[in-house]
Amino acid sequence: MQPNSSQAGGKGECAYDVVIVGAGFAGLYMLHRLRALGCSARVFEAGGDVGGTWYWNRYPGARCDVESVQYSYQFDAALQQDWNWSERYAAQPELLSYARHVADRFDLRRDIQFNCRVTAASFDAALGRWRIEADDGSRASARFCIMATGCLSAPNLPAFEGEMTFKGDRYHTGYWPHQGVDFSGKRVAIIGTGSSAVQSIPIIARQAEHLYVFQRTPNYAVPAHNAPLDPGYLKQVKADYPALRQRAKQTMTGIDFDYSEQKALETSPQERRREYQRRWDHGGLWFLGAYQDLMVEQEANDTAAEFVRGKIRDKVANPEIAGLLAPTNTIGCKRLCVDIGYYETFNRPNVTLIDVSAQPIEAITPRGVRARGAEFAVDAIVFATGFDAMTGALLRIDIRGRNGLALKQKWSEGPRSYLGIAVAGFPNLFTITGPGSPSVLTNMLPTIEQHVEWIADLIGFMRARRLEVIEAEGGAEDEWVAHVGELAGRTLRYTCGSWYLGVNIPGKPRVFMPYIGGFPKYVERCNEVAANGYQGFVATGAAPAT
Ligand code: NA7
Repeated sequence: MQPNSSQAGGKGECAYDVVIVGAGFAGLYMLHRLRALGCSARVFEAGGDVGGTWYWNRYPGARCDVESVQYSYQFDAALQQDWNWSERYAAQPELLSYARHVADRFDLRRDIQFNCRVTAASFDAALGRWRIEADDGSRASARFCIMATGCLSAPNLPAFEGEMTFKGDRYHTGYWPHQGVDFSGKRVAIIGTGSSAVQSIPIIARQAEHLYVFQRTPNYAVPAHNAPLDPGYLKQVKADYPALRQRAKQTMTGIDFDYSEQKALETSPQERRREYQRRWDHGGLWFLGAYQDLMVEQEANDTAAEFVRGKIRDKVANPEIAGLLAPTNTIGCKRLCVDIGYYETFNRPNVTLIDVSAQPIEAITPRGVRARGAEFAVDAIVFATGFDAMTGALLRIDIRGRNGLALKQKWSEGPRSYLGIAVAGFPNLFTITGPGSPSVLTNMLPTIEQHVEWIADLIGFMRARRLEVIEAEGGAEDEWVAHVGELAGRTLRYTCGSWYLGVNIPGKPRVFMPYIGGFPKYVERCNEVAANGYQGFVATGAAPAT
Protein backbone atom coordinates (compact mmCIF):
# COMPACT_ATOMS: atom_id res chain seq x y z
CA MET A 1 0.00 0.00 0.00
CA GLN A 2 1.43 3.38 -0.95
CA PRO A 3 1.33 6.45 1.30
CA ASN A 4 -0.95 9.18 0.12
CA SER A 5 0.25 12.75 0.47
CA SER A 6 -3.16 14.36 0.19
CA GLN A 7 -5.34 11.83 2.00
CA ALA A 8 -5.97 13.13 5.46
CA GLY A 9 -3.52 15.77 6.31
CA GLY A 10 -2.81 19.35 5.52
CA LYS A 11 -0.35 20.75 3.03
CA GLY A 12 2.82 18.70 2.70
CA GLU A 13 1.60 16.12 5.18
CA CYS A 14 1.99 12.49 4.15
CA ALA A 15 -0.63 10.01 5.30
CA TYR A 16 0.20 6.46 6.33
CA ASP A 17 -1.53 3.63 8.06
CA VAL A 18 1.16 3.64 10.73
CA VAL A 19 3.93 5.94 11.89
CA ILE A 20 6.71 4.35 13.94
CA VAL A 21 9.01 6.53 16.02
CA GLY A 22 12.52 5.06 16.26
CA ALA A 23 14.58 2.71 14.10
CA GLY A 24 16.25 0.63 16.78
CA PHE A 25 15.62 -3.09 17.09
CA ALA A 26 11.94 -2.41 17.96
CA GLY A 27 11.21 0.00 15.12
CA LEU A 28 12.94 -2.18 12.52
CA TYR A 29 11.01 -5.31 13.33
CA MET A 30 7.73 -3.36 13.68
CA LEU A 31 8.15 -2.01 10.17
CA HIS A 32 8.86 -5.48 8.83
CA ARG A 33 5.73 -6.93 10.47
CA LEU A 34 3.49 -4.11 9.32
CA ARG A 35 4.63 -4.54 5.74
CA ALA A 36 3.60 -8.18 5.95
CA LEU A 37 0.12 -6.97 6.94
CA GLY A 38 -0.03 -4.73 3.88
CA CYS A 39 0.14 -1.51 5.92
CA SER A 40 1.84 1.62 4.69
CA ALA A 41 4.29 2.67 7.37
CA ARG A 42 6.90 5.35 7.88
CA VAL A 43 9.63 5.30 10.48
CA PHE A 44 11.03 8.58 11.83
CA GLU A 45 14.48 8.26 13.36
CA ALA A 46 16.49 10.98 15.10
CA GLY A 47 19.81 9.30 14.32
CA GLY A 48 21.61 9.14 11.01
CA ASP A 49 21.21 5.36 10.76
CA VAL A 50 19.38 2.41 12.27
CA GLY A 51 20.43 0.80 15.58
CA GLY A 52 18.94 2.98 18.34
CA THR A 53 20.88 2.33 21.55
CA TRP A 54 23.73 0.89 19.52
CA TYR A 55 23.81 3.87 17.21
CA TRP A 56 24.24 6.36 20.07
CA ASN A 57 26.15 4.48 22.77
CA ARG A 58 29.60 4.36 21.15
CA TYR A 59 31.63 4.94 24.29
CA PRO A 60 34.77 2.79 24.69
CA GLY A 61 33.87 -0.72 25.81
CA ALA A 62 30.14 -0.48 25.03
CA ARG A 63 28.76 -4.00 24.64
CA CYS A 64 25.65 -5.97 25.55
CA ASP A 65 25.43 -7.73 28.92
CA VAL A 66 23.31 -10.60 27.57
CA GLU A 67 25.17 -13.17 25.48
CA SER A 68 25.07 -12.25 21.78
CA VAL A 69 23.57 -15.55 20.66
CA GLN A 70 20.53 -14.67 22.75
CA TYR A 71 20.65 -10.89 22.32
CA SER A 72 19.45 -11.26 18.75
CA TYR A 73 16.26 -11.63 16.72
CA GLN A 74 14.59 -15.01 16.42
CA PHE A 75 11.72 -14.10 14.07
CA ASP A 76 13.58 -15.25 10.99
CA ALA A 77 15.25 -18.65 11.10
CA ALA A 78 17.50 -17.91 8.12
CA LEU A 79 18.75 -14.67 9.70
CA GLN A 80 19.46 -16.55 12.90
CA GLN A 81 21.41 -19.19 11.02
CA ASP A 82 23.30 -16.84 8.72
CA TRP A 83 24.56 -14.30 11.24
CA ASN A 84 27.79 -15.19 13.06
CA TRP A 85 28.52 -13.43 16.33
CA SER A 86 32.23 -13.08 16.93
CA GLU A 87 32.27 -12.66 20.71
CA ARG A 88 30.38 -13.98 23.70
CA TYR A 89 29.19 -10.42 24.44
CA ALA A 90 29.07 -8.43 21.22
CA ALA A 91 30.62 -4.98 21.25
CA GLN A 92 28.75 -1.93 19.98
CA PRO A 93 30.24 -1.92 16.44
CA GLU A 94 29.13 -5.51 15.87
CA LEU A 95 25.65 -4.84 17.28
CA LEU A 96 25.34 -1.84 15.00
CA SER A 97 26.47 -3.92 11.97
CA TYR A 98 23.81 -6.47 12.90
CA ALA A 99 21.08 -3.78 12.95
CA ARG A 100 22.34 -2.50 9.59
CA HIS A 101 22.38 -6.01 8.18
CA VAL A 102 18.76 -6.54 9.24
CA ALA A 103 17.73 -3.21 7.69
CA ASP A 104 19.39 -4.17 4.39
CA ARG A 105 18.36 -7.80 4.38
CA PHE A 106 14.67 -6.90 4.74
CA ASP A 107 14.95 -3.76 2.60
CA LEU A 108 13.71 -1.57 5.44
CA ARG A 109 15.58 1.67 4.75
CA ARG A 110 13.23 2.90 2.03
CA ASP A 111 10.55 3.51 4.65
CA ILE A 112 12.81 5.14 7.23
CA GLN A 113 13.43 8.86 7.44
CA PHE A 114 16.73 9.56 9.23
CA ASN A 115 18.00 12.67 11.04
CA CYS A 116 14.44 13.52 11.89
CA ARG A 117 13.43 13.81 15.54
CA VAL A 118 9.72 13.59 16.28
CA THR A 119 8.74 16.50 18.50
CA ALA A 120 4.96 16.17 18.71
CA ALA A 121 2.19 13.64 18.14
CA SER A 122 -1.46 14.45 18.67
CA PHE A 123 -4.64 12.47 18.20
CA ASP A 124 -7.29 14.03 16.01
CA ALA A 125 -10.48 12.50 17.36
CA ALA A 126 -12.60 13.74 14.48
CA LEU A 127 -10.51 11.84 11.96
CA GLY A 128 -9.42 9.05 14.28
CA ARG A 129 -5.81 9.66 13.26
CA TRP A 130 -2.50 10.79 14.70
CA ARG A 131 -0.68 13.87 13.47
CA ILE A 132 3.07 13.73 13.82
CA GLU A 133 5.55 16.60 13.64
CA ALA A 134 9.34 16.41 13.46
CA ASP A 135 12.15 18.89 13.96
CA ASP A 136 13.08 18.91 10.26
CA GLY A 137 9.64 20.22 9.34
CA SER A 138 8.28 16.79 8.34
CA ARG A 139 4.58 16.28 8.95
CA ALA A 140 2.64 13.04 8.75
CA SER A 141 -0.68 11.60 9.73
CA ALA A 142 -1.41 7.98 10.50
CA ARG A 143 -4.16 5.77 11.83
CA PHE A 144 -1.72 4.29 14.36
CA CYS A 145 1.31 5.75 16.07
CA ILE A 146 3.84 3.32 17.52
CA MET A 147 6.52 4.53 19.88
CA ALA A 148 9.66 2.43 19.47
CA THR A 149 11.67 5.04 21.33
CA GLY A 150 13.69 2.76 23.64
CA CYS A 151 13.93 2.47 27.41
CA LEU A 152 17.38 4.00 27.87
CA SER A 153 17.60 6.57 25.14
CA ALA A 154 17.05 9.96 26.79
CA PRO A 155 20.47 10.87 28.27
CA ASN A 156 20.52 12.32 31.77
CA LEU A 157 22.79 15.32 32.17
CA PRO A 158 22.56 16.41 35.81
CA ALA A 159 22.86 20.13 36.42
CA PHE A 160 26.31 20.84 37.87
CA GLU A 161 27.12 24.36 38.93
CA GLY A 162 29.49 26.00 36.45
CA GLU A 163 29.19 23.17 33.92
CA MET A 164 29.22 25.43 30.90
CA THR A 165 32.40 27.17 32.06
CA PHE A 166 34.57 24.09 31.51
CA LYS A 167 37.21 24.82 28.87
CA GLY A 168 38.00 21.21 27.96
CA ASP A 169 36.01 18.55 26.09
CA ARG A 170 32.74 17.15 27.46
CA TYR A 171 31.15 13.84 26.53
CA HIS A 172 28.08 11.86 27.58
CA THR A 173 28.43 8.10 27.19
CA GLY A 174 24.98 7.90 25.58
CA TYR A 175 25.82 10.54 22.99
CA TRP A 176 29.34 9.66 21.95
CA PRO A 177 31.16 11.18 18.92
CA HIS A 178 31.03 8.88 15.92
CA GLN A 179 34.68 9.31 15.10
CA GLY A 180 35.64 8.05 18.58
CA VAL A 181 37.79 9.84 21.13
CA ASP A 182 41.49 9.35 21.75
CA PHE A 183 42.32 10.13 25.38
CA SER A 184 46.06 9.46 24.99
CA GLY A 185 48.09 11.86 27.07
CA LYS A 186 44.94 13.47 28.49
CA ARG A 187 43.75 13.94 32.04
CA VAL A 188 40.18 12.71 32.17
CA ALA A 189 37.36 12.87 34.73
CA ILE A 190 34.50 10.41 34.60
CA ILE A 191 31.36 11.06 36.62
CA GLY A 192 29.29 7.97 37.43
CA THR A 193 29.96 4.30 38.09
CA GLY A 194 26.97 2.56 36.45
CA SER A 195 27.20 0.01 33.62
CA SER A 196 28.46 2.53 31.04
CA ALA A 197 31.25 3.69 33.36
CA VAL A 198 32.11 0.13 34.42
CA GLN A 199 32.56 -0.78 30.75
CA SER A 200 34.48 2.33 29.72
CA ILE A 201 36.73 2.99 32.74
CA PRO A 202 39.21 0.13 32.07
CA ILE A 203 39.68 1.26 28.46
CA ILE A 204 39.91 4.99 29.16
CA ALA A 205 42.38 4.26 31.97
CA ARG A 206 44.68 2.43 29.52
CA GLN A 207 44.72 5.48 27.23
CA ALA A 208 44.63 8.45 29.55
CA GLU A 209 47.55 10.06 31.33
CA HIS A 210 45.36 10.12 34.42
CA LEU A 211 41.75 9.14 35.09
CA TYR A 212 39.72 10.55 37.99
CA VAL A 213 36.62 8.50 38.77
CA PHE A 214 33.88 10.34 40.67
CA GLN A 215 31.79 7.72 42.44
CA ARG A 216 28.52 8.52 44.21
CA THR A 217 27.33 4.93 44.66
CA PRO A 218 29.55 1.88 44.14
CA ASN A 219 28.11 -0.87 41.96
CA TYR A 220 28.35 -4.63 41.99
CA ALA A 221 30.00 -6.09 38.92
CA VAL A 222 30.50 -9.73 37.97
CA PRO A 223 33.09 -10.77 35.40
CA ALA A 224 31.97 -11.18 31.79
CA HIS A 225 34.71 -13.67 30.87
CA ASN A 226 34.21 -12.35 27.39
CA ALA A 227 35.97 -14.29 24.64
CA PRO A 228 35.80 -14.93 20.91
CA LEU A 229 33.04 -17.43 20.12
CA ASP A 230 34.36 -20.80 19.16
CA PRO A 231 32.95 -21.89 15.75
CA GLY A 232 32.12 -25.31 17.21
CA TYR A 233 30.06 -23.72 19.98
CA LEU A 234 28.29 -21.45 17.50
CA LYS A 235 27.41 -24.44 15.36
CA GLN A 236 26.02 -26.22 18.39
CA VAL A 237 23.91 -23.18 19.35
CA LYS A 238 22.56 -22.88 15.83
CA ALA A 239 21.57 -26.54 15.76
CA ASP A 240 19.77 -26.04 19.08
CA TYR A 241 18.29 -22.58 18.39
CA PRO A 242 14.56 -23.47 18.34
CA ALA A 243 14.87 -25.37 21.64
CA LEU A 244 17.10 -22.70 23.18
CA ARG A 245 14.59 -19.97 22.34
CA GLN A 246 11.77 -22.07 23.78
CA ARG A 247 13.67 -22.64 27.01
CA ALA A 248 14.44 -18.92 27.23
CA LYS A 249 10.75 -18.05 26.97
CA GLN A 250 10.08 -20.08 30.11
CA THR A 251 12.47 -18.05 32.27
CA MET A 252 11.77 -14.86 34.23
CA THR A 253 14.26 -12.86 32.17
CA GLY A 254 13.71 -14.42 28.77
CA ILE A 255 17.30 -15.65 28.85
CA ASP A 256 18.19 -19.33 28.65
CA PHE A 257 19.84 -19.51 32.06
CA ASP A 258 20.30 -22.17 34.61
CA TYR A 259 17.99 -20.78 37.34
CA SER A 260 18.24 -22.66 40.56
CA GLU A 261 15.08 -23.67 42.39
CA GLN A 262 17.01 -23.77 45.65
CA LYS A 263 16.99 -21.16 48.37
CA ALA A 264 20.19 -19.60 49.65
CA LEU A 265 18.90 -19.67 53.20
CA GLU A 266 18.29 -23.42 53.00
CA THR A 267 21.83 -24.09 51.77
CA SER A 268 24.97 -24.44 53.88
CA PRO A 269 27.56 -21.63 53.72
CA GLN A 270 30.14 -24.01 52.14
CA GLU A 271 27.70 -25.15 49.47
CA ARG A 272 26.64 -21.55 48.78
CA ARG A 273 30.22 -20.46 48.35
CA ARG A 274 30.82 -23.29 45.87
CA GLU A 275 27.74 -22.27 43.89
CA TYR A 276 28.62 -18.57 43.84
CA GLN A 277 32.17 -19.45 42.77
CA ARG A 278 30.86 -21.70 39.98
CA ARG A 279 28.68 -18.90 38.68
CA TRP A 280 31.46 -16.32 39.10
CA ASP A 281 33.73 -18.55 37.01
CA HIS A 282 31.03 -18.90 34.36
CA GLY A 283 30.52 -15.11 34.28
CA GLY A 284 27.68 -12.72 33.54
CA LEU A 285 24.19 -12.06 34.88
CA TRP A 286 23.83 -15.80 35.45
CA PHE A 287 25.31 -15.09 38.88
CA LEU A 288 21.96 -13.89 40.24
CA GLY A 289 20.26 -17.12 39.18
CA ALA A 290 22.12 -18.96 41.95
CA TYR A 291 19.16 -19.01 44.35
CA GLN A 292 15.51 -18.18 43.95
CA ASP A 293 15.29 -16.14 47.17
CA LEU A 294 18.11 -13.70 46.30
CA MET A 295 15.79 -10.91 45.23
CA VAL A 296 13.14 -11.56 47.86
CA GLU A 297 14.93 -12.18 51.16
CA GLN A 298 17.46 -9.60 52.34
CA GLU A 299 19.36 -12.20 54.36
CA ALA A 300 19.72 -14.40 51.28
CA ASN A 301 20.78 -11.42 49.19
CA ASP A 302 23.42 -10.49 51.78
CA THR A 303 25.19 -13.83 51.20
CA ALA A 304 25.63 -13.09 47.47
CA ALA A 305 26.56 -9.46 48.15
CA GLU A 306 29.22 -10.49 50.65
CA PHE A 307 30.68 -12.99 48.18
CA VAL A 308 31.13 -10.20 45.62
CA ARG A 309 32.54 -7.81 48.22
CA GLY A 310 35.10 -10.49 49.06
CA LYS A 311 36.08 -10.67 45.38
CA ILE A 312 36.52 -6.88 45.31
CA ARG A 313 38.80 -7.05 48.34
CA ASP A 314 40.81 -9.81 46.59
CA LYS A 315 41.17 -7.83 43.38
CA VAL A 316 41.94 -4.36 44.70
CA ALA A 317 45.35 -4.01 46.35
CA ASN A 318 44.65 -0.91 48.47
CA PRO A 319 42.16 -1.91 51.23
CA GLU A 320 40.85 1.64 51.55
CA ILE A 321 40.03 1.81 47.84
CA ALA A 322 38.56 -1.70 47.97
CA GLY A 323 36.33 -0.52 50.82
CA LEU A 324 35.09 2.44 48.77
CA LEU A 325 34.42 0.24 45.74
CA ALA A 326 32.47 -2.34 47.74
CA PRO A 327 28.73 -1.62 47.62
CA THR A 328 26.67 -2.04 50.76
CA ASN A 329 23.23 -2.01 49.14
CA THR A 330 21.23 -4.97 47.86
CA ILE A 331 22.95 -6.79 45.01
CA GLY A 332 20.76 -6.75 41.89
CA CYS A 333 18.68 -3.85 43.19
CA LYS A 334 20.41 -1.52 40.79
CA ARG A 335 21.24 -3.20 37.52
CA LEU A 336 24.07 -5.71 38.07
CA CYS A 337 27.09 -4.76 35.95
CA VAL A 338 29.06 -7.22 33.86
CA ASP A 339 32.68 -6.14 33.72
CA ILE A 340 35.97 -6.72 31.99
CA GLY A 341 38.76 -5.77 34.38
CA TYR A 342 36.84 -3.02 36.19
CA TYR A 343 37.99 -3.45 39.79
CA GLU A 344 41.58 -4.28 38.76
CA THR A 345 41.74 -0.90 36.99
CA PHE A 346 41.88 0.78 40.40
CA ASN A 347 45.29 -0.83 41.01
CA ARG A 348 46.74 1.34 38.25
CA PRO A 349 48.85 4.28 39.38
CA ASN A 350 47.12 6.59 36.89
CA VAL A 351 43.61 6.04 38.32
CA THR A 352 42.19 7.95 41.30
CA LEU A 353 38.84 7.16 42.90
CA ILE A 354 37.03 10.14 44.42
CA ASP A 355 34.17 9.30 46.75
CA VAL A 356 31.36 11.83 46.34
CA SER A 357 28.76 9.85 48.28
CA ALA A 358 28.64 12.06 51.35
CA GLN A 359 29.65 15.36 49.73
CA PRO A 360 28.33 15.84 46.20
CA ILE A 361 30.46 17.26 43.41
CA GLU A 362 30.68 20.96 44.25
CA ALA A 363 31.06 22.41 40.78
CA ILE A 364 32.53 22.08 37.34
CA THR A 365 35.15 24.77 36.90
CA PRO A 366 36.89 26.10 33.78
CA ARG A 367 39.78 23.70 34.59
CA GLY A 368 38.01 20.62 35.83
CA VAL A 369 35.90 19.22 38.66
CA ARG A 370 35.76 20.54 42.21
CA ALA A 371 34.91 17.99 44.87
CA ARG A 372 35.79 17.37 48.51
CA GLY A 373 37.31 20.83 48.70
CA ALA A 374 39.85 20.24 45.89
CA GLU A 375 39.96 21.02 42.21
CA PHE A 376 40.84 18.13 39.88
CA ALA A 377 42.23 19.70 36.71
CA VAL A 378 41.39 17.72 33.57
CA ASP A 379 41.35 18.01 29.79
CA ALA A 380 38.06 16.13 29.35
CA ILE A 381 35.01 15.18 31.38
CA VAL A 382 32.97 12.07 30.61
CA PHE A 383 29.44 12.14 31.98
CA ALA A 384 28.46 8.50 32.52
CA THR A 385 25.36 9.73 34.29
CA GLY A 386 22.80 7.46 32.67
CA PHE A 387 19.34 8.09 31.33
CA ASP A 388 15.88 9.36 32.12
CA ALA A 389 14.82 5.75 31.81
CA MET A 390 11.62 4.30 30.36
CA THR A 391 9.52 7.46 30.31
CA GLY A 392 12.15 10.05 29.30
CA ALA A 393 12.13 9.42 25.55
CA LEU A 394 8.32 9.41 25.46
CA LEU A 395 7.85 12.54 27.54
CA ARG A 396 10.40 14.52 25.54
CA ILE A 397 7.82 14.30 22.72
CA ASP A 398 4.68 16.42 23.14
CA ILE A 399 2.19 13.53 22.95
CA ARG A 400 -1.46 14.51 23.16
CA GLY A 401 -4.43 12.17 23.24
CA ARG A 402 -8.15 12.83 23.39
CA ASN A 403 -9.20 16.43 24.13
CA GLY A 404 -5.59 17.56 23.94
CA LEU A 405 -4.64 15.63 27.09
CA ALA A 406 -0.83 15.69 27.38
CA LEU A 407 0.90 12.41 28.24
CA LYS A 408 3.14 14.45 30.51
CA GLN A 409 0.07 15.52 32.48
CA LYS A 410 -1.45 12.05 32.52
CA TRP A 411 1.85 10.64 33.84
CA SER A 412 2.56 13.48 36.28
CA GLU A 413 2.42 11.05 39.19
CA GLY A 414 4.11 8.23 37.34
CA PRO A 415 3.49 6.24 34.16
CA ARG A 416 0.07 4.63 33.73
CA SER A 417 -0.34 2.09 30.99
CA TYR A 418 -2.29 -1.07 30.18
CA LEU A 419 0.23 -3.91 29.77
CA GLY A 420 2.95 -1.33 29.11
CA ILE A 421 1.56 -1.17 25.57
CA ALA A 422 -1.42 1.19 25.51
CA VAL A 423 -2.57 4.24 27.46
CA ALA A 424 -6.18 5.14 28.24
CA GLY A 425 -7.05 8.46 26.62
CA PHE A 426 -4.48 7.86 23.85
CA PRO A 427 -6.28 5.73 21.26
CA ASN A 428 -4.31 3.89 18.57
CA LEU A 429 -1.02 4.73 20.30
CA PHE A 430 1.23 1.83 21.26
CA THR A 431 4.49 1.78 23.20
CA ILE A 432 6.97 -1.01 22.53
CA THR A 433 8.54 -2.08 25.85
CA GLY A 434 6.77 0.78 27.62
CA PRO A 435 6.60 1.26 31.39
CA GLY A 436 4.51 -1.52 32.91
CA SER A 437 6.05 -4.20 30.67
CA PRO A 438 9.01 -6.48 31.56
CA SER A 439 11.41 -4.68 29.16
CA VAL A 440 14.60 -3.75 31.02
CA LEU A 441 14.28 -6.65 33.47
CA THR A 442 14.48 -9.10 30.59
CA ASN A 443 16.44 -9.80 27.45
CA MET A 444 15.31 -6.87 25.31
CA LEU A 445 15.29 -8.64 21.96
CA PRO A 446 12.68 -11.35 22.71
CA THR A 447 10.71 -8.81 24.71
CA ILE A 448 10.66 -6.45 21.73
CA GLU A 449 9.65 -9.27 19.40
CA GLN A 450 6.76 -10.25 21.65
CA HIS A 451 5.46 -6.66 21.75
CA VAL A 452 5.86 -6.14 18.02
CA GLU A 453 4.02 -9.37 17.21
CA TRP A 454 1.25 -8.60 19.68
CA ILE A 455 0.73 -5.09 18.31
CA ALA A 456 0.84 -6.37 14.70
CA ASP A 457 -1.77 -9.00 15.57
CA LEU A 458 -3.96 -6.32 17.12
CA ILE A 459 -3.72 -4.14 14.03
CA GLY A 460 -4.43 -7.19 11.86
CA PHE A 461 -7.49 -7.96 14.03
CA MET A 462 -8.77 -4.42 13.57
CA ARG A 463 -8.23 -4.37 9.84
CA ALA A 464 -10.01 -7.69 9.41
CA ARG A 465 -13.06 -6.28 11.23
CA ARG A 466 -12.84 -2.80 9.72
CA LEU A 467 -12.28 -1.30 13.15
CA GLU A 468 -10.68 2.11 13.15
CA VAL A 469 -10.01 3.17 16.72
CA ILE A 470 -9.00 1.18 19.77
CA GLU A 471 -8.30 2.42 23.26
CA ALA A 472 -7.35 0.92 26.59
CA GLU A 473 -10.13 1.20 29.19
CA GLY A 474 -9.35 3.26 32.27
CA GLY A 475 -10.40 0.41 34.56
CA ALA A 476 -8.15 -2.13 32.85
CA GLU A 477 -5.28 0.32 33.04
CA ASP A 478 -5.88 1.01 36.75
CA GLU A 479 -5.93 -2.69 37.48
CA TRP A 480 -2.69 -3.29 35.56
CA VAL A 481 -0.89 -0.35 37.21
CA ALA A 482 -1.95 -1.64 40.64
CA HIS A 483 -0.76 -5.16 39.75
CA VAL A 484 2.64 -3.90 38.54
CA GLY A 485 3.06 -1.86 41.73
CA GLU A 486 1.97 -4.70 43.99
CA LEU A 487 4.49 -7.13 42.43
CA ALA A 488 7.29 -4.57 42.65
CA GLY A 489 6.64 -4.02 46.35
CA ARG A 490 7.31 -7.70 47.01
CA THR A 491 10.91 -7.65 45.79
CA LEU A 492 14.12 -6.22 47.11
CA ARG A 493 14.48 -4.21 43.90
CA TYR A 494 12.26 -1.65 45.53
CA THR A 495 14.83 -0.92 48.22
CA CYS A 496 17.44 1.28 46.53
CA GLY A 497 17.65 4.50 44.56
CA SER A 498 17.66 2.99 41.08
CA TRP A 499 16.61 4.31 37.69
CA TYR A 500 13.94 1.56 37.68
CA LEU A 501 12.28 3.76 40.33
CA GLY A 502 13.13 7.06 38.67
CA VAL A 503 15.29 8.12 41.62
CA ASN A 504 18.16 9.32 39.39
CA ILE A 505 16.07 12.17 37.95
CA PRO A 506 15.22 15.08 40.28
CA GLY A 507 11.47 15.53 40.56
CA LYS A 508 10.59 12.28 38.77
CA PRO A 509 7.77 10.39 40.51
CA ARG A 510 9.04 7.41 42.48
CA VAL A 511 7.30 4.57 40.71
CA PHE A 512 8.83 1.18 39.93
CA MET A 513 8.35 1.24 36.17
CA PRO A 514 9.01 -2.23 34.74
CA TYR A 515 6.75 -5.26 35.28
CA ILE A 516 8.63 -7.60 37.59
CA GLY A 517 6.42 -10.70 37.38
CA GLY A 518 8.65 -12.31 34.75
CA PHE A 519 8.43 -12.85 31.02
CA PRO A 520 6.25 -16.04 30.96
CA LYS A 521 3.51 -14.62 33.18
CA TYR A 522 3.48 -11.40 31.23
CA VAL A 523 3.22 -13.19 27.88
CA GLU A 524 0.45 -15.39 29.23
CA ARG A 525 -1.53 -12.30 30.25
CA CYS A 526 -1.01 -10.60 26.88
CA ASN A 527 -2.12 -13.76 25.10
CA GLU A 528 -5.22 -14.05 27.27
CA VAL A 529 -6.15 -10.44 26.54
CA ALA A 530 -5.85 -11.10 22.80
CA ALA A 531 -7.69 -14.44 22.96
CA ASN A 532 -10.58 -12.70 24.73
CA GLY A 533 -11.02 -10.27 21.85
CA TYR A 534 -8.64 -7.68 23.30
CA GLN A 535 -10.17 -7.58 26.72
CA GLY A 536 -9.69 -4.24 28.45
CA PHE A 537 -9.79 -2.34 25.16
CA VAL A 538 -12.71 -0.59 23.51
CA ALA A 539 -12.73 -0.63 19.74
CA THR A 540 -14.94 1.31 17.43
CA GLY A 541 -15.39 1.08 13.69
CA ALA A 542 -16.34 3.25 10.84
CA ALA A 543 -14.45 6.37 11.77
CA PRO A 544 -15.22 9.16 9.30
CA ALA A 545 -13.74 8.36 5.90
CA THR A 546 -10.27 9.76 5.53
P1 NA7 B 1 23.33 4.40 35.35
O1 NA7 B 1 23.37 2.97 35.65
O2 NA7 B 1 22.10 5.17 35.67
O3 NA7 B 1 24.58 5.07 36.06
C1 NA7 B 1 24.69 6.47 36.17
C2 NA7 B 1 25.81 6.78 37.12
O4 NA7 B 1 25.95 8.19 37.21
C3 NA7 B 1 25.53 6.28 38.53
O5 NA7 B 1 26.72 5.81 39.07
C4 NA7 B 1 25.06 7.55 39.23
O6 NA7 B 1 25.23 7.53 40.62
C5 NA7 B 1 25.95 8.56 38.58
N1 NA7 B 1 25.44 9.93 38.73
C6 NA7 B 1 24.30 10.42 38.22
N2 NA7 B 1 24.16 11.71 38.58
C7 NA7 B 1 25.24 12.03 39.33
C8 NA7 B 1 25.67 13.19 40.02
N3 NA7 B 1 24.94 14.30 39.98
N4 NA7 B 1 26.83 13.14 40.70
C9 NA7 B 1 27.56 12.02 40.73
N5 NA7 B 1 27.21 10.87 40.11
C10 NA7 B 1 26.06 10.88 39.43
O7 NA7 B 1 23.60 4.67 33.79
P2 NA7 B 1 24.51 3.83 32.79
O8 NA7 B 1 24.57 4.59 31.53
O9 NA7 B 1 25.80 3.46 33.41
O10 NA7 B 1 23.73 2.50 32.59
C11 NA7 B 1 22.35 2.54 32.19
C12 NA7 B 1 21.91 1.19 31.76
O11 NA7 B 1 22.39 0.94 30.45
C13 NA7 B 1 22.42 0.04 32.55
O12 NA7 B 1 21.71 -0.19 33.69
C14 NA7 B 1 22.33 -1.10 31.56
O13 NA7 B 1 21.02 -1.59 31.54
C15 NA7 B 1 22.62 -0.46 30.27
P3 NA7 B 1 24.05 6.96 41.59
O14 NA7 B 1 24.07 5.47 41.41
O15 NA7 B 1 22.76 7.57 41.09
O16 NA7 B 1 24.41 7.42 42.93
